[in-house]
Amino acid sequence: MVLAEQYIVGDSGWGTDGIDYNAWAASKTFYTGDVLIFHYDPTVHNVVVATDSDAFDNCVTQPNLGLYTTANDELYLNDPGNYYFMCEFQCNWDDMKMLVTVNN
Ligand SMILES: [Cu+2]
Repeated sequence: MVLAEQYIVGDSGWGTDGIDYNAWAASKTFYTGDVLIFHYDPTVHNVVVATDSDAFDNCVTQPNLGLYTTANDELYLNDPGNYYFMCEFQCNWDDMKMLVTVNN
């Protein structure tokens, strides 16, 4: 039994200049039950969960599996598999997106 971990996305937040979020996520090993906490400036960022890898690659935000805008969003990784997080505002031009793979 592994205790669930909580992660502040990017360590310093979601939307910090110069952070490669895919690299940040790839540096961790996530398990079901872990929690991602997204902190950001809600006037210029949000969190959208893409439906699949195609939507992720193409920054398609509608439809989606979730849209979060509180700037203090706690997202539970309840199922194993891939999660595709994007910022609706900057997915296209700033590549603000993050693939998270969750292990059982
Ligand atoms: Cu953003």
